[in-house]
Amino acid sequence: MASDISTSLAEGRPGTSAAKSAQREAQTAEFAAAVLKGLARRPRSIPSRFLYDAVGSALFEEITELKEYYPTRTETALLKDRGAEIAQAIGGVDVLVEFGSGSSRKTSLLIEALDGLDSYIPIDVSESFLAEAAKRLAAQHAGLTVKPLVGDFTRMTTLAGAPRGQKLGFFSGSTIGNLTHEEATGFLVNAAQLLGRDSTFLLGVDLKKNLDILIPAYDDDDGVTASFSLNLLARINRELDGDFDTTQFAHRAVYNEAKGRVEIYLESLTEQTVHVRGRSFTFARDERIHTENSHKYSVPEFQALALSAGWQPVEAWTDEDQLFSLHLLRLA
Ligand code: SAH
Ligand code: AVI
Repeated sequence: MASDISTSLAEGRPGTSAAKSAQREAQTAEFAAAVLKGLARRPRSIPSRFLYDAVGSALFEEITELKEYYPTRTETALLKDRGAEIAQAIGGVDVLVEFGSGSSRKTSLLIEALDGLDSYIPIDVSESFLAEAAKRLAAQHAGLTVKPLVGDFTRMTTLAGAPRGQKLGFFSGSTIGNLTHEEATGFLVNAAQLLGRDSTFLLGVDLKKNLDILIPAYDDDDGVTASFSLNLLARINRELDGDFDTTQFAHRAVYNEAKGRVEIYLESLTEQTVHVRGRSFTFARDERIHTENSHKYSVPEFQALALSAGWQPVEAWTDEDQLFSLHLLRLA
């Protein structure tokens, strides 16, 4: 049974500094265990959620501004242009629950389109970034109760402190694509439990497309995506007493046609030995650490996945260039 490691960041809750430091220790222990296990296995891999510390979240925000990175601007335009239609299809909502909320910038568009929303619960692993975004959202939307939850959305078993009422889930940016199909199905089944009967779920999902557009989105000319990937090694150095030389690893983005996903790796540029928490790891030249997957779905593929997890597809919206989709699902 997965543990529930979510914690409320909401003001006024009993978050003593002792409790906070115990929580930080638990987060570092979880990071250490994942890194030591991931570097020891073959092929080596580290779960992508660890890309997001405060530095990683800020770098992701820079990615969203890149000319090559079409998902954010396309999803934003869909929410702007079709917001009223989407809100009408959703119907009445009291509580908006966002998974992997990041900066919550696109969320403001959804909140404005929805009528009569009482509460917003953003969920994210990146604690300081989440706290800042929650403060900004509360300031922008007078009368809206904002209750951030820090934790891993794949392992949350309850929405601590969530008010009763009709719930809408929001999972933007195609972050569901960072999960394998099996993980995505498990996530959707769990989200159904968290959101409850009669809830609706709006998800942003990146579409399959030509590699001339796809690969540059994950390997931009300015090297911002490379910095985002390499920050994982820098984070290991900062938090786990690591000695990675980040100049001796390169960011690689490749499309796996069979799995319909972009795979991201950090590739060793030389034979080298690295230490983390006193353990040694020797890399051959060209050996890789798998750090991220970004699955792409056609509209029918994603609808079939949602159905298999117990969600009924209601409607899907796409942009005219067929780059990105927004899916509305409803629980029977
Ligand atoms: N939804 C925003 C941010 C996308 S970036 C947008 O569309 O712009 C992905 C976000 O999900 C990051 O903020 C990251 O910290 C968060 N995240 C990734 N894996 C997570 C997990 N397992 N649990 C909770 N948050 C996670
Ligand atoms: C957050 N997630 C959906 C991004 C993506 O497109 O898969 C993460 C990312 N990684 C590199 N660039 C963007």
